[in-house]
Amino acid sequence: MNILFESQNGTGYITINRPDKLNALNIDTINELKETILKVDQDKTIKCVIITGSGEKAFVAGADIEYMQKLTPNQALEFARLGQETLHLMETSGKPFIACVNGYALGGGFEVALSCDIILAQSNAKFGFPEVGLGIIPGFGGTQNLSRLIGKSLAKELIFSAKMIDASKAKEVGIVSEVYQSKEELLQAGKALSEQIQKNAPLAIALAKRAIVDGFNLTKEDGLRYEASLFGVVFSSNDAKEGLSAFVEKRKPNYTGG
Ligand code: CO8
Repeated sequence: MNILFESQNGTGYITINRPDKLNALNIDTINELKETILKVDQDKTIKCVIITGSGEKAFVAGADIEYMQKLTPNQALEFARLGQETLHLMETSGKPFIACVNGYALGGGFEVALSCDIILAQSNAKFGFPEVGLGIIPGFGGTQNLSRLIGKSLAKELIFSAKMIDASKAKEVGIVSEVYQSKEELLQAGKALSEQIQKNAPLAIALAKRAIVDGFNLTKEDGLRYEASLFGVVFSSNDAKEGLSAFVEKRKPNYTGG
C-alpha cells in the first residue's frame, strides 16, 4: 500500500507511504492516489482532506527517478498526463485539501502540495524543483501552478536554479500559510483547521473554491460575473437560509450540505 487512508470526524487523512524512497511517486503510487481522491470526493461523510508524507524526512521527494529513467518519451508523456489528471482532481473537488508538508517537497511532491488549497509546513520542510538539474522540466503542473501562486519572476528563479527554499522562505513568499516545529504540531494544526472549516456550510465552501480556482483563468470582469452567478446558486440553498436565519435568531447554524 503506497497510499494510506483513514477518516475521522469529517476529515480524510491521505498519507503517501513509501518512506524508504522518501515517498517518491511511481506509477502505482499515482494510481492509488487517484483512486483515493476519487473515493474521498464521493464520500459524503468527509468534509475536508489532509495530505501528508509518511515518516519524518519527506512529504514527497518527487516523481520516482528510477521509474522515470526507464520510460520512453511517449510513456513519459502518459505519466505526466496521469499525474496532472490526478492532481487536478483535488483542484476540482468541492472539498478543501490541506497539504501538511513534512520535510522534502520536491518536484512532483511540490506539485502535489501546490494542487492542494492550503499548505501548512513543518519547520524542516524544503521546497524545490530539481527537474532542470536532471535534464527534464516539472510535469505535474508545477510551471503553471507555481507561477500563478507567487508570480512568474520568482517561479522562474526557483525552477531555473533548481534551488530549494526552506519553510520560512516559503511562508514569506506566500506558498505556505503557517510553519510548525514538529510533525505532531503540524498534523494537529491541520486537524484544527479542518475542524474550523467544517463549522461552515459545505456548499458555500465548494462554491467559494470554484470561484477562486476557476476565477484564476478568467479576466477580472468575467471572474466577477462568475462569482455573482455562484452567489445566486448558493443563495437558493437551504444552508444559506439556515445560516442567515441562525444569525438573526442568535443561534448556531445547523448545516446539512444542501
Ligand atoms: N525518486 C526515486 N528515489 C528517490 C527519490 C526520487 N525522487 N528521492 C529519494 N529517493 C530514494 C533514494 O534513491 C534512496 O533510496 P536507496 O536508499 O534505495 O538508495 C532513498 O530515497 C533515500 O534517499 P537519499 O539517500 O538520497 O536521502 P538523502 O537524505 O541523502 O537526500 C534528497 C535526500 C536530497 C531529497 C535526495 O534523495 C534527492 O535529491 N532526491 C531526488 C529529488 C528530486 O530530484 N526530485 C525530483 C524528481 S523529478 C520530478 O519530480 C518530476 C515530476 C514530473 C514528472 C513528469 C512525468 C514525466
